[in-house]
Amino acid sequence: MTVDTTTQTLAQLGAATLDQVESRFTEIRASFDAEISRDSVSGDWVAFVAQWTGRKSGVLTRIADNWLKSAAPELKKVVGLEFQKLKAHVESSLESKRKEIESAAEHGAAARDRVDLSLPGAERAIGTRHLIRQTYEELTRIFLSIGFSVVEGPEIETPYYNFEALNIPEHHPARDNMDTFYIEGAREPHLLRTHTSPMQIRTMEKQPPPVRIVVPGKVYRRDNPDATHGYMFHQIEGLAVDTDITFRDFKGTVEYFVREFLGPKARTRLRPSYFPFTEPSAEVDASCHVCGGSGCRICKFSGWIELFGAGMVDPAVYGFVKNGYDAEKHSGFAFGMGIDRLAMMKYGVTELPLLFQNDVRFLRQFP
Ligand code: 2NM
Repeated sequence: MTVDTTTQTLAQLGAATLDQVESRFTEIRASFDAEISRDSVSGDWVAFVAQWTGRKSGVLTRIADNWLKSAAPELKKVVGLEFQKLKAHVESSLESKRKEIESAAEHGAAARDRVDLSLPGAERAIGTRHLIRQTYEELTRIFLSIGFSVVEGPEIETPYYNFEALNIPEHHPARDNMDTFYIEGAREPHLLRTHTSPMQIRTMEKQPPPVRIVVPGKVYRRDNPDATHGYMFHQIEGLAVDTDITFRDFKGTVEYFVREFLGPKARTRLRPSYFPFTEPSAEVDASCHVCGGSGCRICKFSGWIELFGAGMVDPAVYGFVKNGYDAEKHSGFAFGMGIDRLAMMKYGVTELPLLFQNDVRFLRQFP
């Protein structure tokens, strides 16, 4: 409104005396002071500066054009003086306001960027290897340390590699607890392997003796699920074949393994057993790692814990393999252990499903 007066000449405004001229300038100055002290001025700063000092239509320019140039001769001096005073006031006020706005912005940015060392750090959860994987690595490390290689193979197999070549013919009773999960529709029948032994056969077919391998991996069986059984578990099977491998090599290897896995105090016991692919066959027991053999709840007061099955490779198996494997010249031993079972035993896990539910409250107990 005040600004509007600057679009007219002083004559049009009826400012004919010194006092009247001065009060016009006082109005303008008051209006400027009121506007520059409004909070919103910093948000619209560029427009505000242009409104007052813009070259073409800023208030100062309009006063120079409309008031100064057309002032009556006797008023010219005072109008010029008032104009200079107003201009100096406007310019110095704008300059100090600009500094004020700038330092406020800098202060705000500095406050945002400041690092507060008292705040808690950003914690990144670091995962751990699954207990089964840890045990898998523990077991393979032990066998790698005595010259075995690690071999892995397919989980889907043919009945030939899963059964026939392992000396388990079609109507053999050993199929009863394993004959399971057949896959329909393939050109030839397939099944989910019930042990990793098929890979031992495949390795022997590819590689003439000597052979020293362990085969870790998932295997599948028809089982009723309970605290220690599921439809899938992890196995590591081993095979060593050469021209002069005896039962003593077998026993020495087994005892070395048990000491490495359970500690130097662990003792080993072999019990007669039966597997179609080994002869003789044995169950390998270790002295109870909880009570040391004196008897406790864990070993059902026997002092012994069953670890895995093993034996000398049945000569019939070499007959299925051929490729230089000759039952007259070669001998060897083999074994098969459940990784999940060994992990549960060693780390005191009583429920198998805990290993597959992936509840971090369980997993974090095995860092
Ligand atoms: C076991 C126990 C005893 C075994 C035998 C063979 C092969 F291929 F040499 F015939 N592979 N795995 C074997 C022997 C597996 O699992 C309890």
